[in-house]
Amino acid sequence: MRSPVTQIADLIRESDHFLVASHANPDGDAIGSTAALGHIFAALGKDFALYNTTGLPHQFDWLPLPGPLHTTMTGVESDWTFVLDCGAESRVGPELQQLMGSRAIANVDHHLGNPNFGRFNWVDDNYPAVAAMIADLADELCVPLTGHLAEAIYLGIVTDTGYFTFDNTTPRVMELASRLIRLGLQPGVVNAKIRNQWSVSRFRLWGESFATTEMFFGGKVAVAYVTRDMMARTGTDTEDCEEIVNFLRRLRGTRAAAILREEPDGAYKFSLRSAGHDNVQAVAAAFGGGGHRNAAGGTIVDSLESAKSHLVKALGEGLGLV
Ligand SMILES: [Mn+2]
Repeated sequence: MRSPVTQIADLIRESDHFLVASHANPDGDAIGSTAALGHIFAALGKDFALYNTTGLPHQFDWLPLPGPLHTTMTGVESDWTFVLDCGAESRVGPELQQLMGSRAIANVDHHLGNPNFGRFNWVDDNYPAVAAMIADLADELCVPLTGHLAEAIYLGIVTDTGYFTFDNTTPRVMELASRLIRLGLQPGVVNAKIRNQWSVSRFRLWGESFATTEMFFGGKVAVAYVTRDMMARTGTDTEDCEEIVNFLRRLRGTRAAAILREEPDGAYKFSLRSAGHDNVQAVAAAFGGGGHRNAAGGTIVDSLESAKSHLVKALGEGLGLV
């Protein structure tokens, strides 16, 4: 059987109009792979549009996009709609999700448990980032990994591997980074664009959130939270909360870290991180969430104290700490 990447390349050669979409509140991989696939379409002379229901987060203002990022589907037609980095179809947001039944969807993703919601599905959790899948596609289509395409791919891979520090940092993704650098990407310059994007408001929010940290199970689980009040007081929003959970993993001896973030409707979104065999995806799934073995999340509709205690209990059981 022919590999998914050659089939996707054929599908691209045989059509002319494409839409590229990824999940709401896009992270570096979602927006990086969206931009990268757009750059590939531009290089091939294809007609394409980019879509994200919540638009471009400020921290990615520097990223050169191959065209406008639409936040509405009005008037956007396509032969194929690429949905990138979405472990579930609802993650694209309600507007596109409603149209999905009537559109040809190419589902390109690396999340465990992706239900293959596309007409064509390329789902492979061996890839650390969708951006690395898009790099393989560029190779298949003979589009060189240089310039803005290379920056977009680099953004996706460093974001999803935690700058090559997570367990998903494979030899293959290091080889891809190596190729990008060989082809002219300047890692110091691009890393500075990606990382040095903090507002002082975000710094203050992180300080407040760090101050809420509690340790459980003899220091093996760290939990912190962010409330709407904290965001209002510091003048921040949900995108400023990204990554806090990764820093909780810095606490010596922790096997899992969790952050709870209050939503406008009072529910709590949670993010979980672990390493190695400690499976937080299974813990998230128990609350109807999802993700990867070492990075997962979901939503709990409950008070802060109750949401926290349910989550701590589930983590203790899931990691065999009780
Ligand atoms: Mn990803």
